[in-house]
Amino acid sequence: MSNLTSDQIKQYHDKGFVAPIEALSQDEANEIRDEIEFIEKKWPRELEGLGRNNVHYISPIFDKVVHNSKILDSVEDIIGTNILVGGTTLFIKDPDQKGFVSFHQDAKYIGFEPHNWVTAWLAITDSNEENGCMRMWSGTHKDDLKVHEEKFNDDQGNLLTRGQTIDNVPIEKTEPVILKAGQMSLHHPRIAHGSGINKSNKRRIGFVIQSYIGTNVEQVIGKVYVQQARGEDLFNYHEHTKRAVNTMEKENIDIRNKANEALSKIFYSGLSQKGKF
Ligand SMILES: O=C(O)CCC(=O)C(=O)O
Repeated sequence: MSNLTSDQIKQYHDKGFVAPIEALSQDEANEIRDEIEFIEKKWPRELEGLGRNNVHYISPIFDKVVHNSKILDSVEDIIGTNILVGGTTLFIKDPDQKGFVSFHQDAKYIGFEPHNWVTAWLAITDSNEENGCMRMWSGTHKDDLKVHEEKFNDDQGNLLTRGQTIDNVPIEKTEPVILKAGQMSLHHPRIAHGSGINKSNKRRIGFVIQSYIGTNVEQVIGKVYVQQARGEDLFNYHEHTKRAVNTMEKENIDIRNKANEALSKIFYSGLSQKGKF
């Protein structure tokens, strides 16, 4: 089924992203926030470092989100009916930290080819210019991949694995992606984007499905574990995994650990140094 209007689909193809899209109710967004806080309290290190990835394997509440039919209806408008979940990441910016995301293009490092995939950024809290929402450099998805410098500057707060950075981005040409809790954006694999620090006194939380991939998409750098979100997988390029039924079940923790190790190999492929995520 379709969820995006023809104007929204046009916006995606013209600009490389579309927002805001209604995805969850405020109550559903709060349920996710509560789940994050529950996990943080009960298993304090679980969502830190590499653990920010693939929480949908260990929590039925996150599992429900990645398989949400309204979200998938929008994704289907962009990549077609045969959809896999290729991974998720929590991007949390606490007010007392200097977390930011340097401008980068996802396709440069993620290894999904061809680019029949899309990233859904779901606002769990409001996301705005004050608390460090994403900024998109519209139209860059139509260009070739840009040069990225690997700055590894996580000690200064870069939330990206390698501190990968496109320098000299004309900030005046970038657009803020302002979302209310429960809304989402969809962005293209090649659009240049980043985000600044959180200057508010509250948390900014984004739950990012990175990415929803078409079943025709291969992982050319390493291995990825997937779940069928919609349609059929006639290609069978990837290992399919089971869905979470209860929070922190042993079997699902094992799957998540394997998925995160494989992701880490992709992100740090060709490097001897590793960052903190
Ligand atoms: O959450 C952010 O500020 C940036 C996230 C990001 O770069 C992405 O979802 O591709």
